Amino acid sequence: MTSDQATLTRPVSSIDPFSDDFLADPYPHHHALREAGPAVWLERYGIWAMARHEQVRDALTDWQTYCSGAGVGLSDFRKEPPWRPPSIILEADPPLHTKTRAVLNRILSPGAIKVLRETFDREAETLVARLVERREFDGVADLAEPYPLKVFPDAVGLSADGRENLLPYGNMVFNSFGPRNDLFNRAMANAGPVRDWIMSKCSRVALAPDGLGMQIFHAVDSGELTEDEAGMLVRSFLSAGIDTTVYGLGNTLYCLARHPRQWANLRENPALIRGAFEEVLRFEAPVQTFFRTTTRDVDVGGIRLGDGEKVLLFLAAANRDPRRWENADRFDVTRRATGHMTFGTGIHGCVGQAVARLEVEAILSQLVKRVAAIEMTGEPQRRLNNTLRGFDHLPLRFVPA
Ligand code: OVM
Repeated sequence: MTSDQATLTRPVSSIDPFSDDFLADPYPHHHALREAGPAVWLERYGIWAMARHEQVRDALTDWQTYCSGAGVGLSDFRKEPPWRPPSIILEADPPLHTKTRAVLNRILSPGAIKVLRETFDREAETLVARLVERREFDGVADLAEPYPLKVFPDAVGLSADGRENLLPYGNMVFNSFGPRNDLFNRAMANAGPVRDWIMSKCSRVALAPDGLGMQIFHAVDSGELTEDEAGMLVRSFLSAGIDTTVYGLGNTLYCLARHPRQWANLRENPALIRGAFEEVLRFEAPVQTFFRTTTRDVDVGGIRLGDGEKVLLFLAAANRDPRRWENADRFDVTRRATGHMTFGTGIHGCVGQAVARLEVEAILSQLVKRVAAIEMTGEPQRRLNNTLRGFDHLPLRFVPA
């Protein structure tokens, strides 16, 4: 086939994946995109989309063809200036990425972070005990937000003042991967002061001597990084480490409240806790999408993608691809959910995933001990975001065990 014929026959969709309608209920749209083909041209933005598990996984694995250095949002850093200096790990390719990733791999390895477990467990115990006593609360404002906002910045070694800037900053970061729509503009309303506060917390002098942040600066002392690069990696902690787990914990509470028999099963078999969180990540992915940019012409299942084109990878659609999963739309804590795309895969696969698991498993361990039933006492309210999926409000009741 000539490239002209490929252009004429490529699957095309007029859908806007960053519209309120799409974000409020993406799953029917994911289905349509998967069925349209292995790659689909989104004419509204002039980008490619992939929604099937095989193609999403293959694109994430092939970093030579699908690069990150041009940004992992809609904006092409080669054509327009990024809203902040690019991340030197997320928005970087080898060899820069190889160097920065090696440092964070070491600092965030399961072995290195197991020292955090005791503190994470203790904080989870205190918080859950208080909520069981209260019985009725907001799953977002009273649990999904305060827990990650306490334990992760403490682990990084951030001072206690000004932490109210962390969620607005995450909101900016994750909305910025989408187009300049209302969500983007609202998130950026107070961008200046929030960004200034974040940057002021990324330097060596701002960090506690025993935290994960200062460990990055130890890589300066050993000659692996420059002082500026270390500060930029602390910025990555503060960009990627909070909203992701806030939305992930919120989605966990939502799934368990909506599926009481699954919760009962988890209570009877706490060994299922680890798999239950993997299933939440598959079923209600807190991170829905990331982009890549092609570095050459490439054939995807018979469809020709050009060089330098943006490709929107629907992690959450891959997670429910019936070609990969049995009963993909069923939430089942006993299934083998590993292989979901929510942490990505390949060289950019989530470097903080052991910390995320530690947080959610600490909370779930307390819940199975103390909570007989998780009940929804009102309609959950979604918080729309160009990248993340989660809630503004989650009215819940914990029935004590
Ligand atoms: C970063 C960064 C920001 C957002 C997400 C992320 C999922 C990384 O600044 O490096 O990883």
